[in-house]
Amino acid sequence: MSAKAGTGSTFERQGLSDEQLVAILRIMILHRTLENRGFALNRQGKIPFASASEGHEAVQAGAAMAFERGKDILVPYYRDLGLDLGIGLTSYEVMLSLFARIDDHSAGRQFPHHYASKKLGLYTISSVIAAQTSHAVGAAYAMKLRKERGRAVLTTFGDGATSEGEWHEAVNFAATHKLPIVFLCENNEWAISTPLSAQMGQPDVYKRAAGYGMPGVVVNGFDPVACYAVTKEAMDRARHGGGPTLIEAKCYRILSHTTDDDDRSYRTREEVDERRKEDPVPAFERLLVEQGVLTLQSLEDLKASILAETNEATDRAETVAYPRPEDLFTRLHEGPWEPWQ
Ligand SMILES: Cc1ncc(C[n+]2csc(CCOP(=O)(O)OP(=O)(O)O)c2C)c(N)n1
Ligand SMILES: [Mg+2]
Repeated sequence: MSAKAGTGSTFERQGLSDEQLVAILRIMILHRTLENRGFALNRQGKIPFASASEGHEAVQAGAAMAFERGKDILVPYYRDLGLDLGIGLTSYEVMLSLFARIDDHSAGRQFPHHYASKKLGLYTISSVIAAQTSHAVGAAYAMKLRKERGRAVLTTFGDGATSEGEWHEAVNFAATHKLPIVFLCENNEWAISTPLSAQMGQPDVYKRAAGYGMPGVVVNGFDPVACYAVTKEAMDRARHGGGPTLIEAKCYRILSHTTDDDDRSYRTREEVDERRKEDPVPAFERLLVEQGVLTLQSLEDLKASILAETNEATDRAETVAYPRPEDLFTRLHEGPWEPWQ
């Protein structure tokens, strides 16, 4: 476990270079900046919807560092902006999705934040809770049938998803067939307005792994370096024939579920204010400055460049055209094939 800023304990960097540590922080700040921009654009009436993942930055940026670009497959869920950025999605692509413009991967027809990129190994995102775990298991099964080694599938979901029958079927199938897959639960203690205590009989998702016959690991989801380390270990095991792992990263959803939700109707401001003290973004900034990985000036420069990138992506995407009615059936399938042929 890496040190918390200000504790004076030894910092365990888990083999990460200074450049990699800064890359993790960069994704965390970019994640937050783009997400806050999404909220602002929604409140300005410019986009219909944005989701909220404040509190998930550390687990996502850490796990993304364990993903091997060009080899692995990521099957994420809607709250994974940071993971998607961490494996190579650009700020411009994020804004095309939020503004629903024609140059978006799904030509502006998908739900916002539901990205897809064959180039990045990023599966198209399903809004149906836990459905992505079956898709991910299918991809891992294909890897096994083709006798591929050195690559694996990373799939993510929330605590609420682990109550779905489909989740249990997917995990059971992966364990039975020893598939190259890692199941990463971002346990933020809420499923919209349903608290964890109304979701399951005990609060630990990772313990379910034992029932299926795979390793179950719990990690502090506010610690990006620890999240990187457990994900890397599990992905390496999966890549080399060791089968699946269930990881539970304990974090917290600081904002409402989405721009369409008002969390004041189901949880107190005192609870949220208290949990915001665990905010992983300023904590990791402080840690890297304390450890001499960044100076205060280089941290400010990093934030300025992220803000400039966000502004540029916003302005550029906003000028792109919306899809037209005649675009409805284009870019649904790769190649010239169209559904009516
Ligand atoms: C099968 C299904 N049931 C219900 C919904 C509505 N829904 C959307 S998000 C959500 C909460 C999911 O909570 P969790 O899995 O903990 O993920 P989180 O949003 O907290 O990250 C629900 C119930 C849905 N999309 N799909
Ligand atoms: Mg949740």
